[in-house]
Amino acid sequence: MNMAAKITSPATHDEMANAIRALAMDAVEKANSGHPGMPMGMADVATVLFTRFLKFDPAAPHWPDRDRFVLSAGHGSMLLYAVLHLTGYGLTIEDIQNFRQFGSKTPGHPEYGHTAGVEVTTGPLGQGLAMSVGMALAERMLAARYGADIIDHYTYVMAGDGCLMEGISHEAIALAGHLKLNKLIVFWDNNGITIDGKVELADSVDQVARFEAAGWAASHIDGHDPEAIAKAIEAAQKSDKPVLIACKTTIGFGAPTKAGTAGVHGAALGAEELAGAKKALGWNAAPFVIPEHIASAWAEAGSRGTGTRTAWETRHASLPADIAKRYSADFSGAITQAVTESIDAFKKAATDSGAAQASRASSQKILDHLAKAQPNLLGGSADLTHSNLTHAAGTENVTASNFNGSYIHYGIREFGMAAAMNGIAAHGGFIPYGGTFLVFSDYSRPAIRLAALMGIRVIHVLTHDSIGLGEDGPTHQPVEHLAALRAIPNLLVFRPGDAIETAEVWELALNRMAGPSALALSRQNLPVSRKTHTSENLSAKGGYLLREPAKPRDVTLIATGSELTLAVQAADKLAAEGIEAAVVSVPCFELFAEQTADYRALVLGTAPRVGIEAAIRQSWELVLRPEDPFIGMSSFGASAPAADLYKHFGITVDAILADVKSCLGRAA
Ligand SMILES: Cc1ncc(C[n+]2csc(CCOP(=O)(O)OP(=O)(O)O)c2C)c(N)n1
Ligand SMILES: [Mg+2]
Repeated sequence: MNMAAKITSPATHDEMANAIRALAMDAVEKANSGHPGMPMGMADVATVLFTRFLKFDPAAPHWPDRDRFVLSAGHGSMLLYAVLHLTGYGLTIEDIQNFRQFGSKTPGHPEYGHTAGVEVTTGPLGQGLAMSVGMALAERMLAARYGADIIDHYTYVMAGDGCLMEGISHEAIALAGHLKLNKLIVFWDNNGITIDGKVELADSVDQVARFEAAGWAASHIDGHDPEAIAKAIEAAQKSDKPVLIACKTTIGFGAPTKAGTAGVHGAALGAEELAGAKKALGWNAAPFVIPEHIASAWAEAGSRGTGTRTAWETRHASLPADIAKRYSADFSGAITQAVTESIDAFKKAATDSGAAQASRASSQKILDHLAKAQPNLLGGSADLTHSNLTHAAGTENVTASNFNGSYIHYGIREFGMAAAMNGIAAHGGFIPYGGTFLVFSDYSRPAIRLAALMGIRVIHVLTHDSIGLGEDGPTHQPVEHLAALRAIPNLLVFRPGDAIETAEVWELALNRMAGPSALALSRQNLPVSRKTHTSENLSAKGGYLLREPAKPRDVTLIATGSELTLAVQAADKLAAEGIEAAVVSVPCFELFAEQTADYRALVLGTAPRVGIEAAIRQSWELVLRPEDPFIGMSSFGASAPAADLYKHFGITVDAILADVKSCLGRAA
């Protein structure tokens, strides 16, 4: 029996909201670091939402049909931590007292996977809002697949002026409006203040008009009036469009001299101001103490959803066996046996045929199989579908009137796509992949970084991966991008060298639950480099010996992607001249780095090494020693046919031969 539900709370709305304010003030004061202003300003909205509307159960923080709450204004983390503490997510008062300390459950900004109740990592402004679009989209798509009995929840967001000023907000709200994601409800903390001072210093956008223009319903309310907040939420829940509720608030509400100023945005109040604020709010308890009747009212709010959750569990338990099986497969994120089989079959067929093929084209053919083998695969592209070759055969588009589809035209919104994919992955139920040109990974980079930080499975299909794309020229030719992506911790950057490796890296990316992957794929055709089929995924070790000469090696040629072919051709020519060259393929530096030193030494050997990649040398220190030559790029590319560019920039078999000979002290 639920005891808490029996307590008739004598606590008022103000007392409950002030509990959030007091905890935020005390925690920031103790840490002498943090942001009290936002939690104090949005405490009323949070109180109304969590005590009267949000569908949640702290006892089951991963309940798939819970409402999602995203604190896009992540600097206001103490608002979330206060609510998680008060509603019973297991955050203790000691956790609150350890705010921002090493190893605490209450880091500076909310971190996904670290604190129960934190749905996504936020702090880089605007990305929470953009991820919430992915969450709301995932909800609609799952509702279409499983029905409202199983999936039917809202996604609520708190966004600040900063979130709305960031460019990403434009992409996010346009996508949400277009897809009519009517279960997405955004509270804008319209406090008129950012770090530098008043918003009007830098911005004069009519946000309500902007959201309306993007297909949202939007309205202004007093963000300190609980009834106005409740009415706005009730109306929003019935909307047929996504909803913006512009909440006029006072930052640092209650602080006697600093409320309404930038001074309360991101610094401890100081003893005097803090005492004055508590006095003004009528808060008499000692620091970090919540009076009993207020604590129990919050606990009651925290157990409000138990019955709803258990009723859902009953409905879920009565799903027909086949649907239940599919549902748990979707949510577990497991990869089917059919994927493994289709990858193997593809590899065998590619080896047998030996036909040259662009790796983007191989990827397309693999996806045609994968879409059938792995039904929760969710594709898309930022308006480069026919270049990225991301549309799997037989998949329908996701539209506002068909959420049963599994392909999303994200529009020309690389960052919005990447952030939405993060939200989809964090929501659960799908494995999102999305395409753009490798060069435009710069546009999606902040979201790729956040996926890596969160440790979520998102797959970026990045085609046109070098000067090999040719005529589009240096604006479209990635040069530093592989290195820049390899610099992101916990991101796997794959650059497969032929059709077989392309299949293998897809398999690796799909099976990687703990982080994102980037697949760098060629526009130009690549010959098949392997002569015999093996079911073993040779790319899994990141790098491997493609060719080992019968006699001891004189040199090791190391290459990735399209340049693997050059290495193989060079090895043939060297053999004809009596020079024994091993060829090492390194489709993934990060996985190669994870191998034992013995394995790497075996693969790389002790002979001179030559590295070949049509990109900058940075990141090659993993496999090259300072004295080893590198054949690649050190400038931007140019507009010309690919073959001319390779020649012009000296990425040729002849250049490899010359470097090898100079290493070996022989005349060229
Ligand atoms: C992308 C990004 N740029 C800059 C920052 C640094 N920053 C944190 S909060 C903030 C001001 C945000 O203003 P607002 O959203 O209005 O928050 P408020 O001051 O009202 O709490 C800035 C610039 C950030 N976190 N993310
Ligand atoms: Mg603000």
